[in-house]
Amino acid sequence: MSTTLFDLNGRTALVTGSARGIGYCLAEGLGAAGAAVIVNGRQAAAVEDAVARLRDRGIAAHGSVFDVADEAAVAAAFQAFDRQGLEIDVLVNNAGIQHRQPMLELDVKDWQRVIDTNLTAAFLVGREAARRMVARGRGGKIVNIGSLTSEAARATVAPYTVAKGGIKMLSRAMAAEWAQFNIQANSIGPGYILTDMNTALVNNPQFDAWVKASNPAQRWGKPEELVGTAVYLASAASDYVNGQIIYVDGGWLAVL
Ligand code: GCO
Repeated sequence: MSTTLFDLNGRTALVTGSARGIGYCLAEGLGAAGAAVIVNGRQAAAVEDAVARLRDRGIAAHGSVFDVADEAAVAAAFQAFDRQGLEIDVLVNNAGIQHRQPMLELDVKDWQRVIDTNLTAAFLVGREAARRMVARGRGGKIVNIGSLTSEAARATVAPYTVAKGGIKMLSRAMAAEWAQFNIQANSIGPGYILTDMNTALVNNPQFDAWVKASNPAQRWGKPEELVGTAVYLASAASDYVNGQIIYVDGGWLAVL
């Protein structure tokens, strides 16, 4: 099989929430496959540090500090990309937060904050990217980062679960409207991955045991184990794949 199918040279990828964690790993992996990458985050210092680390690896990296849940900030960021000649061919909607609390005690402000960042932001950033992909007429790729909770619920993470379920359906809605412009929008559903967001869970012996007993790989996943699926969905290899979700979960959802 031709390796050029997975070659991202000549493409520019924006990865939201990519100053650390899964987002940084995906930016690094897309860069290693040839893409120029734009690192996004809300903290300038963290974004600058991530850009420097990527450049040290020989990756063409840029930084863009904006809150993905702020419509005006998203519009301004894309106007800056336009001025800089940065044409985004690949968008990875990765930015996300977690809030663990039973719904009976949950404040609607916390509910809304998670929905805004984990779901509405993917629409806001996806819409700005797609408007430009359509105008350029050469298609594009959108990769929305879901979760096991795109498919099954866990108690105490309701807004996250609802948002990630929405992410799966947002990819399908994007496919429904934008496939005609040669835009492919798909989701990745990570299993339980060793990230900062999950540190409290990893360090909880009962939760750690539950994760290892619940997936046939009997272990947590590593952020870099998501890169291959992201490169696939960002490349020509997936040009006829649209609206799908690929679970990278050690087999968790495949077995009883
Ligand atoms: C949690 C975790 C999960 C994982 C991941 C699982 O509190 O259950 O944060 O949400 O991060 O999404 O696929």
